[in-house]
Amino acid sequence: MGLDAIEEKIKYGEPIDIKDAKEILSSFDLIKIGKIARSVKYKKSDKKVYFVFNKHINYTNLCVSKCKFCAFYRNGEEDDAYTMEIDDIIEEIAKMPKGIREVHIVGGLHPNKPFSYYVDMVSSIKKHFKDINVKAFTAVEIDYFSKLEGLSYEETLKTLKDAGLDSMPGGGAEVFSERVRKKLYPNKIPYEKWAEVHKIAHSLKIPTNATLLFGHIETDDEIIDHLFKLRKIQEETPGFLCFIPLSFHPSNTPLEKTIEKVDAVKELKVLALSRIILDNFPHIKAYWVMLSPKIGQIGLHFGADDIDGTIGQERVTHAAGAKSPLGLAKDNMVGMIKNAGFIPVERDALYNEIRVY
Ligand code: V47
Repeated sequence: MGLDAIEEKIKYGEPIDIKDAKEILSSFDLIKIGKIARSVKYKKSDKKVYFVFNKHINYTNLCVSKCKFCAFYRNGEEDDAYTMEIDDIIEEIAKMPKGIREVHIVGGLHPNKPFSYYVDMVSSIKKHFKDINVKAFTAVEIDYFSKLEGLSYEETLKTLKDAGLDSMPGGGAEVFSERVRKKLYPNKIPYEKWAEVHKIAHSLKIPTNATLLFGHIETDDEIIDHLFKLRKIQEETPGFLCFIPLSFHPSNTPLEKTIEKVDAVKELKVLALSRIILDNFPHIKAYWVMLSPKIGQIGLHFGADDIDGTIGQERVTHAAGAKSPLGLAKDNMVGMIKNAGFIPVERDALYNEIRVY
């Protein structure tokens, strides 16, 4: 089946299958692929593209997981190993100009901080900044906290929700392939556990996101399988707000000598494919930090309807050689979206519209 037939299928609301997905990833007809992905996007959000005034907090770079794709983690003895105390986090957020809507909090798996540190972090942020959505902790962190305390996933999530956790980011999914997990992140939870945490979060009315880390040793089949698995979770237990494909940055990782950064064509095809397969996800993000602001802007023509936010300072991708700026001002977000021919909409963490530009 060619791209024309796939386009027809989508026009009539039929889902695509694995063969179609392979066809898209192996085609170089970028104009057509973009057009198909945009047709899915237009049904959901028309010409709107969302951004959020947010701040990333990476509370520690100590991590016991030691994934081979990560340039961010430290063991503890290095000069640049750090862990933020809760007062430091409050101070960082307080430095931001007024109007911030979301703090996105993720960190390494710290060797000895107790669960109370994470609960206090959330409740303290909520106490000081009651209007800010606390989007915190990946499924990997939730699994780790549950083991620290001997709690179930449900008890761990309920405790954090009672403390003020509003939503969860999509990290830690990497690619749901056991083959790749064993090679690159053997200490990280497998697909089944990642899915279980997100399903329980959704059942507790905690909205979450999902990601895919690609551009390393994964195959196209593994990318496609990952996307169909996410589609199924959303069918069974809806609650995902957004999907974010993340392209691997090899610098300063053990893989830097063997893997080159993936090219723009693949980044755009994966973005488009995710918009097409995940037609039960409300939003797809062109994450400018990893894509660069320029490819991120082009990504808006490949089905993305969100560019994340102002960020403040990002550490995970910049440790791995990202050349994008550390943060972007609101005016840059608006300009990027307008100049691509779309309507900029400032949103809050849950996609409520704050202002249309
Ligand atoms: O899980 C780590 C990835 C993720 C590298 O939910 C790397 O809105 C590329 O999940 N090269 C964390 N990627 C970031 C994340 C995220 C980002 C933006 C928005 C949202 C959201 C979530 O970063 C990790 C991992 O997959 N990562 N190292 C690297 N060298």
